[in-house]
Amino acid sequence: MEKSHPTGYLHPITQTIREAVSIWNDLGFEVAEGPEIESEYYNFDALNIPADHPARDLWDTFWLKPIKDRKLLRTHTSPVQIRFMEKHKNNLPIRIIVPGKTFRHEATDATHEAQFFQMEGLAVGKGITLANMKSVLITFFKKLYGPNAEVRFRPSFFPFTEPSVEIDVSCFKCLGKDAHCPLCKGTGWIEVMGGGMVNPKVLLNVGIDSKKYTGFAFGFGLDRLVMLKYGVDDIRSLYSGDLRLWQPL
Ligand code: 2U9
Repeated sequence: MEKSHPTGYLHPITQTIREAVSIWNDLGFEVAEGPEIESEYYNFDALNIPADHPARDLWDTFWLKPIKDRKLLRTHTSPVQIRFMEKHKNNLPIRIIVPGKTFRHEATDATHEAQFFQMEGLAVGKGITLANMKSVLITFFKKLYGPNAEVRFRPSFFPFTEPSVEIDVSCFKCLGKDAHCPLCKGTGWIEVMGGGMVNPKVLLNVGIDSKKYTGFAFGFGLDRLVMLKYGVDDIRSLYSGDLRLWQPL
């Protein structure tokens, strides 16, 4: 007699990458990819994070044993945007979305893993402003979480963007109505992204004239998005074969 087997499903992170990429494609952003093993230049220097800068300590890095030169596991997907701008600086405007694996040398706990997924976006062209970023992000979150989703910017700092913002989305679980909501803690807002206008120094590093062109960039952690969406309380269960995650979602 034939034995039946349970059906398999795509990992929730894969499903979320596909859903998000499809929305960004509709907004005119194409997927760009790059190497997971990177040089110090692409991961740090080109992004305005110099060796002696305290900001470099924010990214705990896995260094590889040097063969010819010092290499590392990328700590964010941002080096992909540097490589893409170098290649397309004479073919502006560009609009890209960069999903990928990233690595941090740190102890794991419920909210930290040594390997996780990021998705970053970049648009560079003539006359691009922070208002354009807000508009595409509102569209993105409305498509992801429904028509009532709102977006809020708060001032922040990143070496690669100036000005920089933290980006919150209105709570899709309680809509700000539950003082004890586990997602927004009653504030009505969930911190999901960082972003800003590409620092003119970064444009200079790739040979783009910052007097003629501007750009916005943003980044978010895919794992966190998956955890919020499916109520997963420990990031490590995303990578441990926890069978509760392998259900039709
Ligand atoms: C270039 C220029 C600018 C990408 C950015 C962030 C802010 C950010 C974090 C969110 C959660 C990473 O996964 S996370 O820890 N990201 O806050 N990312 S601006 O800015 C860029 C990237 C590339 C060339």
